[in-house]
Amino acid sequence: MKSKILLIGGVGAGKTTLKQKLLNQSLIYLKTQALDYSSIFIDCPGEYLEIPRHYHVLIDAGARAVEVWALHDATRRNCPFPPKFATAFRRPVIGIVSKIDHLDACPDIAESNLRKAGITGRIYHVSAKEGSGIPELALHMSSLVSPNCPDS
Ligand SMILES: Nc1nc2c(ncn2[C@@H]2O[C@H](COP(=O)(O)OP(=O)(O)OP(=O)(O)O)[C@@H](O)[C@H]2O)c(=O)[nH]1
Ligand SMILES: [Mg+2]
Repeated sequence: MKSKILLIGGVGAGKTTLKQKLLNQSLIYLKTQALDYSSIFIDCPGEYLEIPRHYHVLIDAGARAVEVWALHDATRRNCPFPPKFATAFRRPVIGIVSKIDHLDACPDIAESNLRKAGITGRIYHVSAKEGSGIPELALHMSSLVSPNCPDS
């Protein structure tokens, strides 16, 4: 069923933390070791984006998603996405600049990198830690998936 949201992004971009926040779970650091399917999200290790021979895993997972969420850590200056990577997916891809609360955050660089990655749609700026931008993203999530859908 194509009802899940695929989270992609570099190592430590904040994918799992964002997932926990949107699902009202406790924010507990847990390194993602493999593709992790739950009712709403497909979470994956950042290595799948950072190591090109794993790209096909992300693209395959995208085929099972209703939308792809591409996260870029606002504290990261170099872009983990290859140019126009978003165009490899046959699903809509939105951008998310994460960790905007951080003292070293530079959201403009992250947003510019996401545009270079081929994202033409909306880019949300969020902090899972402090909650900014989360209500808007939660609303968008609800428009994609059933709010009654249980998740782990
Ligand atoms: N300051 C700040 N730190 C955050 C935020 N979101 C996540 N982090 C921290 O960033 C680190 C990595 O977060 P994860 O959610 O595990 O990142 P990930 O993208 O799932 O990483 P992988 O599973 O390795 O691909 C953790 O130490 C989090 O606490 C945020 O909004 N603000
Ligand atoms: Mg993770």
